Amino acid sequence: MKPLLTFLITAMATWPLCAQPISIIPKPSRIEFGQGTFTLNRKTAIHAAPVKALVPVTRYLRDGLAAATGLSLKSRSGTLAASAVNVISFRLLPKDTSLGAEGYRLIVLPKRISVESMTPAGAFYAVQSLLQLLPVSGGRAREYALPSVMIADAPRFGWRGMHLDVSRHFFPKEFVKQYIDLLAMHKMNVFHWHLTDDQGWRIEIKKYPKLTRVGAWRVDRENIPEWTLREPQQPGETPTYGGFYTQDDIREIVKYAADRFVTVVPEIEMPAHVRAALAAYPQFSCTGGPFTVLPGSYWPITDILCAGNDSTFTFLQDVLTEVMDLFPGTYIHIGGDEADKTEWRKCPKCQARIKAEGLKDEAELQSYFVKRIEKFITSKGRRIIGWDEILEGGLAPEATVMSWRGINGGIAAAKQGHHAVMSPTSTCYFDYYQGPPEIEPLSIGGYVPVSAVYAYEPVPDSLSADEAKYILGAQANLWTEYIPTPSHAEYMVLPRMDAMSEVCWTQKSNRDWSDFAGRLEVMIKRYQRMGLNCARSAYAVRFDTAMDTLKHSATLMLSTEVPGTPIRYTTDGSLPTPASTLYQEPLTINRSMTIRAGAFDGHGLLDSVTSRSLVFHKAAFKPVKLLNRYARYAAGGPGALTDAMQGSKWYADGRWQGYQGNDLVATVDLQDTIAVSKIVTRYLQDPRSWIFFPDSVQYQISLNDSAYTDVARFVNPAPTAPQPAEIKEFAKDFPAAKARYVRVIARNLGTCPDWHAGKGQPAWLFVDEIVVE
Ligand code: TNX
Repeated sequence: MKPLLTFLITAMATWPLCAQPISIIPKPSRIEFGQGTFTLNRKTAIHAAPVKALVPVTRYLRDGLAAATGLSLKSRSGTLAASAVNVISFRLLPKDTSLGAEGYRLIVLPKRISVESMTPAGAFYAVQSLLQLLPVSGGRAREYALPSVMIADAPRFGWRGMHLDVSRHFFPKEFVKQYIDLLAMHKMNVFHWHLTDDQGWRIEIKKYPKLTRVGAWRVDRENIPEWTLREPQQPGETPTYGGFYTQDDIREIVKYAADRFVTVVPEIEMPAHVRAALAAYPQFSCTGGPFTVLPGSYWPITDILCAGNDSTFTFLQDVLTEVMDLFPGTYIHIGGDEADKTEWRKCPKCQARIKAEGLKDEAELQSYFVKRIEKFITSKGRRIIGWDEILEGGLAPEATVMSWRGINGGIAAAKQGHHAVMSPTSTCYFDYYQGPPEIEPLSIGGYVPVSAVYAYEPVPDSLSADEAKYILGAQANLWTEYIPTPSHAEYMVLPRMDAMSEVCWTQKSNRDWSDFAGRLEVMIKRYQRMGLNCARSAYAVRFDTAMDTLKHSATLMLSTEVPGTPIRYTTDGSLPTPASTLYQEPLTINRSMTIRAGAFDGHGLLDSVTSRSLVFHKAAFKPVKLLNRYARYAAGGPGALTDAMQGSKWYADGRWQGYQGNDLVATVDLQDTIAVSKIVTRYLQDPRSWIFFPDSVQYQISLNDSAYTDVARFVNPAPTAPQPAEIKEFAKDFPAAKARYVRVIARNLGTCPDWHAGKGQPAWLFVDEIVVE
């Protein structure tokens, strides 16, 4: 007799790996469950009719199944008998069905799996759904059970896009392919490839070899990974950072994408974001240069292509001719964003052009620029798409607008009868933080958690049904100033891309956050099995406070983005464990303390622990009167300056109150005359975000709110060069004095300094707390 353990192991290996509840992202339009299961094993065959058109689909299925299960399936040719069993059959239907160009029907029965669609693309999306019917566990078995099911599915939008910036950091060809695989897995169909910018030109152009010989390399001052450095080419040269794709690489990638029904939209930036091109060919600038390729981080600059010089247009047309040869898709993205017109205002050639063409101003010059390029591109049978700045000065006749500075660009385009793709920063910028910054890798700023992506509705309310037809779809963007490696890029797009895919694919009425969150849990396990670096930030604990100025206390609410996830916390500074107190209701806090919290499942912590400290003092939860109003960054409103909470180095953490261009003049009513001997206020400086320390700070106390006595005054010099974010306390101890009122006057720097990109524009002053002891 076999020993029991050996018996169990052999038995387990021969039993089919069990079917699991269906969990597909993006969610299909319709799912109906049947009886029993289909057993996938090494005898399962693939049949396709017509064979040739479906080759990329069947090949992808075979490879996908081999990777997930280890099974290698054979093809079956000839006509398929109605009685054929253990087969996955694909059939292209004539044009008269209800499925639409990209829809499919996937029917899993115990004897057979059938896929019907009008196009190979539809069949490909059926394969994606089919692969997600496989168990997540990834264990190798001889057989796999797939649940009997009928799925009828079609996308909501035709433009389901993901963008990748390969200029700010260079990503190898293999990663670009992997990124396209992620798109395909999510039934996304547009890969917007941001190939050129100030920080690097990444596409080989035969006619202008210096674009990549010079423009693809930079001496970097940012923190970049070792492996990306190019050794000096000549003695004495400094190592450079960069890289580019040869035309062969590009053709390979375009083909790879096409096999996955993904269209590549190349972006060639103009008239601005062109420092790398100008480093190679300064003659196309207004000033003549010289220029260097910029280091890693984003900083809009004034260098621009000269619009008065005809050779600039010849250059661009030559470049675009090679680009159009490489990319067969309809759309060519011509950038158009953030074109600072300073140089154009000073340039005699640009001014002459304005005169000669009867243009009103530099905005119309940009419009002239784009229209001239559009004319060239449409003459080749293609269309342009550009960032929403191309609306300024008048839209080119057939241009499509990519709305990024909010949704107004998309609305304006649709109202003018132009197509638009929606990609507003508030929900589509995957370079922004997705969780509490204290546990996230340094990012460019902002806050776009996965739930915000999921909640995004691409069709603005203000459009009529007719206008709404101009919204082609939506897209998420991955700008890479702060994203140097493939694994970091994966972390930024996963799992927000899952949410985005559902925004683009699934009907609005079929979207539901908590249902999605459940499916996402399964998807995260798939990513783990595939060795992908997926963020779990949705499970990080967030803190919300409500202040009670009558009871002088705060109420603290703990939550994650996934409702119902158990949260455990400590108040003694220790790390929470599965045995720590379970969070059940808001906590009342009336003394200094630090709360550390984490979300747990049966296996342990789901993401890093986050914490919130409350520091009590004599002014805590006392009312504050403000002379000037803060703007946008309210930190919870008027009480924020006495809420016992301190901000982090992240300006948008919800704890900083921001004043734009005006001063902080705050009076705290201590509600009783008490002894006061210390006043401290805290400020943030982050020049990158136009935030500066006050240039002077003054403290006063009073018994009656009319006669005030000065107790301190500080002067603080403005920074003279870019600096990282920093927090500063202005603290003053003084002999104890009786006071009922404390006043703080902090003077805003006024405008951004001369060296700063926001020179002359209002500076921000950020303050988090007025501490009184
Ligand atoms: C703005 S989005 C830019 C990019 C930056 C991005 C950073 C757009 C058209 N321009 O150049 O990389 O912000 O989030």
